[in-house]
Amino acid sequence: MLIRRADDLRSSDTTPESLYLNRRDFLAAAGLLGAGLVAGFAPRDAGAMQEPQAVGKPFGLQPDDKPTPWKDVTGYNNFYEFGTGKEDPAEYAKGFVPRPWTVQVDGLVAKSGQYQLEDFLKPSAVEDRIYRHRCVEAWSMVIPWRGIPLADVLKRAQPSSQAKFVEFTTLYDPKRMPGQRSGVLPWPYVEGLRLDEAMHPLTLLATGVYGRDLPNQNGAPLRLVVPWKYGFKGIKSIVRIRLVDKQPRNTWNEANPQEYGFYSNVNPEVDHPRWSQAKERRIGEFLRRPTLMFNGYKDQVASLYAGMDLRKNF
Ligand SMILES: Nc1nc2c(c(=O)[nH]1)N[C@H]1C(S)=C(S)[C@@H](COP(=O)(O)O)O[C@H]1N2
Ligand SMILES: [Mo]
Repeated sequence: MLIRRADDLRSSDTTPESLYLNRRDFLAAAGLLGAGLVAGFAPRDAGAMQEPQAVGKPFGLQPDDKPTPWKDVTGYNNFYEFGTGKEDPAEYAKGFVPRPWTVQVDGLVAKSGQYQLEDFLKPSAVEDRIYRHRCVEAWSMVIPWRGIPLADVLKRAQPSSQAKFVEFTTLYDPKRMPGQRSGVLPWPYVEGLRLDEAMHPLTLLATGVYGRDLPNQNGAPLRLVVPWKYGFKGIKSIVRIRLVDKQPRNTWNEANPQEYGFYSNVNPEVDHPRWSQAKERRIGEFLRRPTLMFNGYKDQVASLYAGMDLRKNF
C-alpha cells in the first residue's frame, strides 16, 4: 500500500488556489516558520495534531465549504456489508484486513489482468483532492480524498470500441463482511458508470482520506468517488472493474428501482419519491443548505447529459 503522509506532500501539491494549506505551508506562507513565533502556536498545534490535516486541491467547493471533521468522515458511514446503521461500519469493520488485495480488470479490453493492489496502483500518480459528497438521503460532507483518476486505469487496460459502460464489484466474503450474511441487499454490491462518466477527470479511485490510507469503514483499500452523483454510486472495497457493452446492474436500483436510478446525478429539481432533494444537511451543521445541480460540478459535467431527460434518467 502506498503510504504518504500529509506532511510529505511536495509544495506543488498545494496549488495557489488551494483553500486549505497544510500547517507547515500555512506557517511558511505567513512568514512564521523559524521566526520564533511558531512557539506561540505550540499549545494549539499540539491539540490540532489529533485531527489530521485536510490536504489537497479543492474541486468545486463553494466559499463556505469546509472539510468535514475526520471523526464524521470516518464515523458516519454507509457500508451495508458492515451493518445498516451509520455508526456500524466504524464498529464492525474494525477487524477487517484489506490485504492482500487483488483487483481484476477484464471484459471488453485489450489488456485484462489480475493485479495485486500495489501493482495496480504503482503506475499512477496519487493525488489529494477535496470534493463535496452528497448522499441520496440528503446529508452531505466535504471530503479530502486521496486517489488516482479512474481514467488512468481504464486507458491502461485499453477498452475496445464495443465497451460502453464500466461495472464495479465489491468483495464478496460473508466471513469477513458480516452484513453479507443478511439479505438486506443483493450481494455482492455492484455499481456502474457510462464509459464517458468513468473517463471523466473528476472520477477518482480513492485509496485514502485526509492524507491517510482509507479506513475500512470508508471502503478500504479501494473505492469509487464520483462527486456529482449520489453517494451510493461510490462503491467500496472494489475487487473487479469490468468493461461491458450494456448498462450494468447497480445494487440500489435492483433493490428498489422506483427510488434509485442508474444515473443518480445530484439534482435538486428531481425529488426522491419519499423526500425532497432541494436541500441537504451538511454533517455538523444545523441549518440545511440548498443542494446544487450536479452537486456543484455542473460546469464540468453537464455536457455529459446534454439532450437527456434527467427526470426519466434519474
Ligand atoms: N460496497 C458498498 N459500497 C457503498 C455502500 C455500501 O453499502 N456498500 N454505501 C454507499 C453509500 S449509500 C454512500 S453514501 C457511500 C458512503 O461513503 P463514505 O462512508 O465514505 O462517506 O458509500 C457507498 N458505497
Ligand atoms: Mo448514501
